Amino acid sequence: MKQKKHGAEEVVRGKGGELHQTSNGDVPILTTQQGTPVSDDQNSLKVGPRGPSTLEDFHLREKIFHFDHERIPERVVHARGYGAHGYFENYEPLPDITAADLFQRAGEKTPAFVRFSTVAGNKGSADLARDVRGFAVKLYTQQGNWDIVGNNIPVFFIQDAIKFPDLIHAAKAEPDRDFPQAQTAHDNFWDFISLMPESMHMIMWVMSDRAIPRSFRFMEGFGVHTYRLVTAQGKSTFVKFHWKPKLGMQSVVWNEALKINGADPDFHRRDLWNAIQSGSYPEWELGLQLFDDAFADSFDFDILDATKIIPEEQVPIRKVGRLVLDRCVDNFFAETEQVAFCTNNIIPGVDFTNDPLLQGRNFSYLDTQVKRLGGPNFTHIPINAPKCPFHNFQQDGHMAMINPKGRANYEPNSWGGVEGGPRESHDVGFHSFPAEEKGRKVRERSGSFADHYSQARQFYMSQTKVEQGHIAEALIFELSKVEKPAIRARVVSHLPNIDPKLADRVAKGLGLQGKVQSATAAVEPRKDLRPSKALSIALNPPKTFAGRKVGALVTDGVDRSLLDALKQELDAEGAMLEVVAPTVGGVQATDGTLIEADQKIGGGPSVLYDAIAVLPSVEGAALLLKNAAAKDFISDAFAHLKFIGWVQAAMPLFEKAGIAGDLDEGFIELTGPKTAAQFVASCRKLRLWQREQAVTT
Ligand code: HDE
Repeated sequence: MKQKKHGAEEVVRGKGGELHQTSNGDVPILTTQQGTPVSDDQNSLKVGPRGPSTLEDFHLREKIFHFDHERIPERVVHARGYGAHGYFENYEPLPDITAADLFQRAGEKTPAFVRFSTVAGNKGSADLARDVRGFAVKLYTQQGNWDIVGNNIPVFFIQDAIKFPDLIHAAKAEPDRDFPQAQTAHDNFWDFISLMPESMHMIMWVMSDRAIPRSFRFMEGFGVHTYRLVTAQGKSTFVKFHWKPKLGMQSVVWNEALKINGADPDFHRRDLWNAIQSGSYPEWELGLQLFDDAFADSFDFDILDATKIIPEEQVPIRKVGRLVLDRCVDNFFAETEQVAFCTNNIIPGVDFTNDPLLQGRNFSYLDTQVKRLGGPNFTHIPINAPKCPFHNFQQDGHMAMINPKGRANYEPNSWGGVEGGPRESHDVGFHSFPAEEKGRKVRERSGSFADHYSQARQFYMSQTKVEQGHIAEALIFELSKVEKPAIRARVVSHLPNIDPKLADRVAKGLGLQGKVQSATAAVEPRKDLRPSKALSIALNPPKTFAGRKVGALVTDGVDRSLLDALKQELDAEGAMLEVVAPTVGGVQATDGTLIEADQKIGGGPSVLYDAIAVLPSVEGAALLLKNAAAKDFISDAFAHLKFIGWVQAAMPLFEKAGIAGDLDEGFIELTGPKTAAQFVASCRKLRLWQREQAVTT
């Protein structure tokens, strides 16, 4: 058949005018799943061009059959997620703490796969929901896969796994109407919470900026539960796992989150993908909080209670290695969707504690994979298979791909040698830590779990004024969406136990009548816990603007040398510049050169950037005065407390945006390379928090 050009493509036109792209030996030939070469992938087999389709069309049938079965059940929770490959690099041998193989040699790299997620929304929901983020790490060690299935918040809503189905039912869309999607701002969630005082600590975190991160790259991660590390000699140390982001923490403001969800629902996944593709590899350090039985016994709270933290000031974090994500997946479904994390995947040198939440999880994760991935052989899928040798006598089942070879499929056996297959090893094999256990068999919550408010208060008191304000506003926003006044009032009744001023502010914001009735606390909240600086994002600002992005609004006649100077400064900082222009085709600069645009105005609103530069020419600015998106670009950046680089020609646009009289220290006039450097230095602060009083977002 004769090939013709169609744009840049060589094509053959069929009798109905349809286009065929054919292989000339330069690309592989399309085949069926059975390997049979396909001659025509545009037309099904029919009796005459206008006749009925034939049942014998095996290619059509196989293609449609496979398509019909493309979906697997999405995760019940954490359905929306995004993953990447990387490695964990160990800093120094830790044989005195753990026998875990990956911690034995300095500089050794262990392959890793990480999946970040939101909890409540369905797979297709938006990234900037107010929600906990999953932070699940699979480490392919030489002694098996170790999964640290954590979150970006170090505590949880509930203390016992038996409440998990209720929590998730209440948080997800209401069952009769199937909305709201990916939001806790509804009656069922707050009804449940109001009757679950143990959730109050977590509620403080979820209402804080932690729940609206700017990027997965700027979040902390936590193992949440207390685990054990065990040495070869059998010595056990309690441990809590922390992941500390190298680029520091950063969140968006709530009004920004709402707008990002519309402008780019894939904001977080795009950010991770772009960062890795551009070679700016996200990195976290693994921190261990290590403590012994004596500390556990003397600590103010129960170390088995997942609604409690151990402040870093009390048990410092020891950094033992770094996690680097340096490779995107080849295929989202094969890797990110099919990856199966299980809290029960541990290795010699690591062990569980009796945390009743963790114990329940150890059942749930394995169970859920069978449902999601269709059978017991999900471990044969490459993303889930260990990268170390593995041998056992498990066999058959759906999709079995690596059944044991040879005659022996049981042990003990007397076949001997290789034919007899693998044997257990007392020396190398996993031994559970022989903790002493005794007690009555009871359904009973330990009295040591009964303090529900003290650490909620400690978290709140550890925040800056601005951050406290965000918690109050988040509560007001969420509870304003609750229809039943009794539920609103019941939630507010918990707040005096945390901070009376917070309670008053939220009550006022909701227009609650009368004095707030305080909920009775099971244990009198403590007022003596010291604030912990580590709990605040604002008190731990990043030292750099690296990994962040500036959006430059330009028009024809933009000063090229200024734009180049800005780009140079940002490159040096490890940050990025995106050009936002009236059309995506770009603009003509003062020197006559074409500057290509990354975004059309409106397609690249300022909520997608960490800071903006407004660099029009005088004529260009005049043309933009009637462009609503250009006005929003500026007024939103101002309202979201961002740093704004500008040139005099931008003034009419500032007037239009209603901010010409408000040029505060967040505005840096750009006149040349020196001011570009000043602008980037200011951007390191990320936001001008003082401006918040001047704007209501
Ligand atoms: Fe999960 N959780 N969870 N969870 N969880 C799942 O497992 C569960 C909890 C977490 O990226 C499910 O594979 C129970 C705490 C992450 O694939 C399921 C309880 C923490 C992910 C499940 C909890 C988490 C999950 C759904 C209460 C932080 C996503 C799909 C005892 C430490 C992993 C799946 C990924 C996923 C059960 C509580 C983190 C149903 C029963 C606490 C990051 O098995």
